[in-house]
This record gives sequence, C-alpha cells and structure tokens, in this order.
Amino acid sequence: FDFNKVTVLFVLGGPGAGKGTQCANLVKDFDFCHLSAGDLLRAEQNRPGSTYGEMIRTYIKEGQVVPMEVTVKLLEDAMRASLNEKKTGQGWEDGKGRFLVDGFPRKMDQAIKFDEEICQSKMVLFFSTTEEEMTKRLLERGKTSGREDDNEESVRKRFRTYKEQTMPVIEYYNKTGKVAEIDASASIDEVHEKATQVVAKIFS
Ligand code: UP5
Ligand code: MG
Repeated sequence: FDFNKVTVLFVLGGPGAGKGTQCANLVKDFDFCHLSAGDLLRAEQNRPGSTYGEMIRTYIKEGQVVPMEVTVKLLEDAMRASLNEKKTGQGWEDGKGRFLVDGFPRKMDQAIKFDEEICQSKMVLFFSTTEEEMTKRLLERGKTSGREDDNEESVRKRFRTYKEQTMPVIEYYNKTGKVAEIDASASIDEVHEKATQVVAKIFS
C-alpha cells in the first residue's frame, strides 16, 4: 500500500474527553475508518491465543502505555485490512483511505515510529476539557462499561500518564502547526459541530 495516499488524523485528549464518541460521529460525515488504539488493544487482550493478552491487561489497568511495537502493529494491520476491503465511496478510490486514529500516539516514541514507518498525520484533533469533567464522565461510564480501567484508582493513573507522556506529544505536534484544539466541555452535539467545521477544512 501506498501510505502517501492515505489521510490520517490523530485524535488525542485526556481519558474520557470524548474521543471515541466524536470519532463515531465524524465517521458518518466524512467516511473515515475509525481505529481506536485502546479498542484494538482490548480486542487483542481478549483474542484467544494472543501472546500479549496478560501484558496488555496489566498495562491498561495501571494506566500505562503498552510497548509501542504491539500497538503500531495492530494499527498497521487494521489500516491494511481496511484498505484491502477496497471500500468505495468518498475519499476511498485507488487505494486512498481516510483514518481517524483515536487515542494514539500517546507517547513520543510511538509518534516518531508511526510518522517514520507508517505515515505522517495530516492533523491532530485535540479534545480538551477539565480533569473534573473527565473524571465525572469516566466514573459514570464505569457503572456499566465493564472496562477494567474505569475505576478511581486506574483513572488517577491514566491522568498521570496523560500529563507526563501524552501532553508532550501534543506540544510536539503543536510546534508543527498540526494541532486543532477543540473544547470538549460542551454537549456531544456542540462538540461535534465544532469538530466537523475543523475537519471540513482539510477536505474542502
Ligand atoms: N461523553 C463523551 N462526550 C461527552 C460530552 N460532550 N458531554 C457529556 N458526556 C460525554 O467518552 C467517555 C464517556 O463520556 C462516555 O460515557 C461518553 O458517553 C461521555 P468517550 O468518547 O469514550 O471518551 P474517550 O476520550 O474515548 O475516553 P477513553 O476512556 O476511551 O479514553 P482513554 O484515552 O483513556 O482510553 P483508550 O481506550 O484510548 O486507552 C485505554 C488504555 O489503553 C490506555 O490507558 C493505555 O493503557 C492503553 N493504550 C496504550 O497503551 N497505547 C495506545 O496507543 C492507546 C491506548
Ligand atoms: Mg476511547
């Protein structure tokens, strides 16, 4: 595959900022393939026979970033699979494809590896809101999500990792002018409207 033909948008923001929710909505407007690194890791964790299952479980529960080789491989495989489907439609002709890569890269080493070995991102959507709001959303979701990291202790650890390791990635891309920060404090619909305006600019 020619990764020069694909358009990749990274979607970042703290735990519970609304990345997954907003990606699901953007898919409908722009015909993106939505790949959540966290979802891919959880699927690999539960795949019978996976060598990495237990390792992934521990990292996620501790809010730590899984070693990048595992995540980059999962993302690359998922991108290839999606391009292989030869999906047709807006933006998917001739091996072209549009990807929302959600919750990645969350550490500098991943960012550099992906940029160098897979492809450069066109833009970084950065959903930002307060820690208080994110905590409220995660603990509420935790009542029914079954996610092993939606509890107070894991949430605290996820915030620490976010601040120490992911914020520097956002600052790094900010210096290259790729970051579009979107206030994610408002309602899902209001945030969606702002996100649509930002993304529409690159496809106009
Ligand atoms: N909600 C959403 N938007 C709302 C709004 N505007 N108003 C009110 N409520 C809103 O939303 C979270 C909750 O908030 C939902 O209940 C939603 O309805 C509500 P969601 O869209 O799920 O937010 P999101 O930002 O996607 O939150 P998520 O919990 O998925 O964020 P994380 O970044 O913590 O999780 P992720 O799955 O990306 O990663 C999990 C773990 O995997 C990491 O901690 C790490 O251990 C590991 N990981 C890696 O190691 N490497 C990677 O590259 C990626 C992940
Ligand atoms: Mg998510």
